[in-house]
Amino acid sequence: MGSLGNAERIDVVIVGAGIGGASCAIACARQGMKVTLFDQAPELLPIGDSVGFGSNSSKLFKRWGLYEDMWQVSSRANDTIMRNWDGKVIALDQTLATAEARYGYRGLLGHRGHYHRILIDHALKNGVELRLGQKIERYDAEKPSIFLPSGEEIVADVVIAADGVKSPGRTAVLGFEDAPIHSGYAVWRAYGDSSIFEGDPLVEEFLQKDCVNLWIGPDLHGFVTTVRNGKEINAVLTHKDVADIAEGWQFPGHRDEILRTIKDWDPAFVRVWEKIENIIDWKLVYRPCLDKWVTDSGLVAVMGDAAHPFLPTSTQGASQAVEDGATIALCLAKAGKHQIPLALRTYFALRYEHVRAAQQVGITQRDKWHNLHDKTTKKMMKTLDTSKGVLDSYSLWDHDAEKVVEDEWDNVSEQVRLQFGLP
Ligand SMILES: Cc1cc2nc3c(=O)[nH]c(=O)nc-3n(C[C@H](O)[C@H](O)[C@H](O)COP(=O)(O)OP(=O)(O)OC[C@H]3O[C@@H](n4cnc5c(N)ncnc54)[C@H](O)[C@@H]3O)c2cc1C
Ligand SMILES: *[C@@H]1O[C@H](CO)[C@@H](O)[C@H](O)[C@H]1NC(C)=O
Ligand SMILES: *[C@@H]1O[C@H](CO)[C@@H](O)[C@H](O)[C@H]1NC(C)=O
Ligand SMILES: *[C@H]1O[C@H](CO)[C@@H](O)[C@H](O)[C@H]1NC(C)=O
Repeated sequence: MGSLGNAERIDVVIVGAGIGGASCAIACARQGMKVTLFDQAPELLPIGDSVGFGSNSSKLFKRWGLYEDMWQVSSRANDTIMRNWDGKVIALDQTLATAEARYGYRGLLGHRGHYHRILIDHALKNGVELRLGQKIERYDAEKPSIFLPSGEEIVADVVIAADGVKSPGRTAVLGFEDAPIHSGYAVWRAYGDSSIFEGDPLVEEFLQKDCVNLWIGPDLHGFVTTVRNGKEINAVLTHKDVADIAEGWQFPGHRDEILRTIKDWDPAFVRVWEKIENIIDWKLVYRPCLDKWVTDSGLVAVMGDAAHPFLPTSTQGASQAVEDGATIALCLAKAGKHQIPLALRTYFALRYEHVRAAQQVGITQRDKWHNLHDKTTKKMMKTLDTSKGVLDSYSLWDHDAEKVVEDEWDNVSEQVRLQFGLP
């Protein structure tokens, strides 16, 4: 914890208590700042399913004292097995397990709800004030302030909008509404108790010990992951989708449509979809990385999905939101209460190119997987280079967002100061 006197203590308001907002809250509180975190949800329910963190964000969790709790709810998987749609094994990747030796920290994979609960608990333990049931739609970028649904105005030194893909905070920053676009893909997803598969010879292999299984076919790729020593199972299937389904985490998916799509696939993958319950159809929204994250006043910034929604193939949406939060906190601590615009503009300067490149990884990864096969014969026409592992995003696991601020603050903040004529 920092030890700023009250007069110098930065008062931070964060809108959106998701993965990114909660991480930013923890990082700011650890620097001795006063943090209030607002969310529209009346209570925090474990909605959603699997989410992954690369070593680059798990290293931040370790520093912040959350890693052990997060590991307890994570998949124990060492192996990621990549298969062709017909079941033939293409590659065995052990990066999840070897990441510790390579990057110093494991990658983490588990249920978003479990991780979210841990983040919120640690935020509260670090003195963050959490206010639920507060949908924030109006901002005053000059003060800066936000308005609660009751009309009450909350003024702070700095306002961070971590309010996800549909962000009203983004509208406040840009001055106009910039809706996310449909990526042209949707994902069928389900997460549940694996006991329904006990004794099923096709699926039991996945339950013996935690594992990650990936199947690729023409314009399709799917995962089956087991968590908590095979007790929980998660299935996802990314497919082309032109229908205009509702955006959100609760739109039901139709089993018959899925089974038609994969009817001649690996019987193990088919069996998972025949039995798994509570399938949702999740529309993949996307937008190019915004090139403006900070208001003209320099006092309000967007972060996480509000600034840069990711495709799941990047496996980095959550990690990048955590890194944004860590970067904001350190920049604020370095600049101090009277230089908020310098802090936020340096945050943007330090993060923009990195995030943009990470976002692009998700697109090239999807296109690589989806175009290996002839679309009519389904024959694999190209070989995939898996010598560096099955995920291109491993290249990002070495990144250390806090070290970047430590190493580059003097130089980059000086350039920002000159560029914006800041004191
Ligand atoms: C309920 C839910 C379930 C999800 N499940 C998964 C999943 O299973 N797998 C996966 O890969 N990704 C999932 N995501 C998305 C994933 O969490 C993000 O892509 C990533 O972690 C980046 O986090 P973020 O903090 O930027 O955004 P998010 O995690 O989306 O958090 C945004 C937060 O802002 C709040 N909010 C939005 N608008 C307002 C407003 N006007 N006023 C106040 N608060 C507001 C939301 O309630 C939410 O808590 C889910 C997101 C949500 C909200
Ligand atoms: C992963 O590897 C570690 C270290 O070799 C081992 O202890 C553990 O049992 C393995 N876990 C699984 C699920 O295979
Ligand atoms: C500062 O940045 C400039 C250009 O961005 C670079 O050439 C220079 O090496 C950097 N200096 C330090 C000390 O990092
Ligand atoms: C963390 O690792 C991911 C790759 O998994 C990378 O995309 C990202 O840029 C890294 N984060 C940072 C801050 O470097």
